[in-house]
Amino acid sequence: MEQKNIHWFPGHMVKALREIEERMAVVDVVIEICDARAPFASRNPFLAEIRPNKKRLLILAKADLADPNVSDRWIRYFASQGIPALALDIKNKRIVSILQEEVKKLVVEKREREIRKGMRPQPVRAMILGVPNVGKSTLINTLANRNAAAVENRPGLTKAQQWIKVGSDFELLDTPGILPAHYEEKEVTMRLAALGAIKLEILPLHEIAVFILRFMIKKRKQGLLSRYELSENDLSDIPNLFTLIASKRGLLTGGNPDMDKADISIIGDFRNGSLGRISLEEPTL
Ligand SMILES: Nc1nc2c(ncn2[C@@H]2O[C@H](COP(=O)(O)OP(=O)(O)OP(=O)(O)O)[C@@H](O)[C@H]2O)c(=O)[nH]1
Ligand SMILES: [Mg+2]
Repeated sequence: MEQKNIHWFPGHMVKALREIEERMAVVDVVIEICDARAPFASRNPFLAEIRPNKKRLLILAKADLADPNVSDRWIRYFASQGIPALALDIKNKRIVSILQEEVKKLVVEKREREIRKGMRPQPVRAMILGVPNVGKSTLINTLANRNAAAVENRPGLTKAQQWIKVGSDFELLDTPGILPAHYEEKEVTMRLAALGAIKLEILPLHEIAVFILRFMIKKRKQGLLSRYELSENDLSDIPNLFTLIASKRGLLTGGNPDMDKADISIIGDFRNGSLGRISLEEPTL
């Protein structure tokens, strides 16, 4: 694989991190969202360091696109680290009661304090954190049961923090997605790129498509063969595999297989689950 580094501008990320740190003081709970398909790569290491004593809940979002057995193992792994975690399809309205119950468990002490002071129960304030495009705004909309926050399938949509009230029980703080300026491991960058956490404009698309195909060949060969109607022999030569996929999917320009279109198609197929429910990372448990 080509060892070119992928760079993105960390300027607004630095500002976003500072704002998050400031707001942490006024929230009761931090809901961190990562991607169930790669929980390790999609957890921002900086976020874990800010006020580590805050009550936290980790959500492995897009669980509908991940291998359910691997997600179960991740939940056990995080439990063994003392981190309460849930793997969910956060677009699904049925998760609302599950989430509310989990959050209530985290604010038992706050409730006790309020009762001791003779106060009425105050709304739970939760900050929603995570890398770009992981589903922060989606989670807020699902909980609020309305389109309170803008959602789109591209990273960097939410530009500023925004409080959103959910009934009289919750106040949720939507935040812009943040990524470290770079990762030491190229592999981590590739996983994040495949998931859609990094802006497409700055990505070497072909490299990501090659990464996805290589992963599929190694771990999920059957999904690849059936999606593109390939045979085992087709998998031995990567450049030829691109030509084949372009031809089979009718991705042609002037009658010839179009490699750029093949790249975009393979990345899209991975992201929307057409290649199967795939987890890029497995815990060591
Ligand atoms: N399949 C699936 N798609 C999801 C899930 N959660 C979010 N999405 C999709 O992921 C995309 C990004 O969702 P957003 O809620 O905008 O993500 P965000 O974290 O707010 O993104 P930024 O504001 O850019 O940081 C949208 O297309 C959502 O529909 C999920 O659990 N399953
Ligand atoms: Mg958002």
